[in-house]
Amino acid sequence: LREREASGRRMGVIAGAHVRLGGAGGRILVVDDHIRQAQRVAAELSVEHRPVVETEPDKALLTAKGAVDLIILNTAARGFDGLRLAAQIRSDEQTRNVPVIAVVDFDERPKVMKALEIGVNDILARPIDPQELAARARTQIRRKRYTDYLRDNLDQSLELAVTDQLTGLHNRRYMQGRLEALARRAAAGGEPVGCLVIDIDHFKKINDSFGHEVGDEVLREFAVRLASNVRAIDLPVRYGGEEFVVVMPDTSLDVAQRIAERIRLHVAGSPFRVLGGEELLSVTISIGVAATAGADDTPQAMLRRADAAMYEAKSQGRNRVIA
Ligand code: GH3
Ligand code: MG
Ligand code: MG
Ligand code: MG
Repeated sequence: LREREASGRRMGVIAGAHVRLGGAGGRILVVDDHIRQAQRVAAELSVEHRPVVETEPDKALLTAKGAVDLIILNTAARGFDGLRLAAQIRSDEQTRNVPVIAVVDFDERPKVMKALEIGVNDILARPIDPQELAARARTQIRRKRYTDYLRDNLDQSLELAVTDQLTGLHNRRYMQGRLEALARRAAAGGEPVGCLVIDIDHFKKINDSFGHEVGDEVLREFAVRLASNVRAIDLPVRYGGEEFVVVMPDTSLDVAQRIAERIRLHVAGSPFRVLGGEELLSVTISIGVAATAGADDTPQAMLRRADAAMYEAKSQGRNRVIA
């Protein structure tokens, strides 16, 4: 169900949201050291846009780092190297996605080539036709709005797709891919991979006695304790419900068992504060441990062994580690 909810939310982001391109009006930076010339261009644009003028490259770069939708850059400026500025705009993290229209002199073919190589989005030759200027500006701003929208949603969906929303740990889907890659390495004679399957004991009782919200608090607190007890290269995962898995690269069965014991003690050793500290809950966990064994082993088989060991820990009385 959780998986379905998560994917529904994801689809909502993409299919449900409207791409509001609105008008193509935007904030346009006009860069030219010939102030009158720059002001004429700005005046043409001011009917539908908010133009700002800069005459110095350093200031232009600073302004470009604020929210700018388009830069119109005179590459034939006398006081500074326009192509160099274009290259700086393209290479700076904060400005690389801002479209640039290079204004070139009518007879400057080599500069056109150079500008395109640097990655300017469009070229405008002097003398500037106001209508052409307006049309090219509009096109670039629309394109930027759309690619910004796609980029934001892609980042968001990628993040959602691999993260458990309750605890912030990675989810099962993400683990699957990583585990397979690690197991392939191990099977090819690399270092072993260890894994833990962890299940919270009598979790249903917590929900039944204190409510689902408190159950969620316990899951979040557990995730914090879990993550703080594994190395940065280990992968703690919420596998589902109140079940967690930790995948540990370069870890033998012995070592995995010791880590499991440390996690168990760190949970059982101090109560969980819930309801804003009003209530202290004793929580225990059962852990099954396994590690890759030989070239014929698969990650699925290892997980099954760890899962079986976890059930063995339950049947032996819970709050224990079984390898
Ligand atoms: P055992 O010691 O055998 O593991 O007992 P248990 O009660 O922990 O095991 P059981 O699998 O019967 O119950 C797990 C419960 O976890 C049932 C389910 O409602 C609850 N649960 C699963 N996901 C969530 C969640 O995201 N939030 C909360 N609050 N509860 C959850
Ligand atoms: Mg259970
Ligand atoms: Mg349980
Ligand atoms: Mg369970």
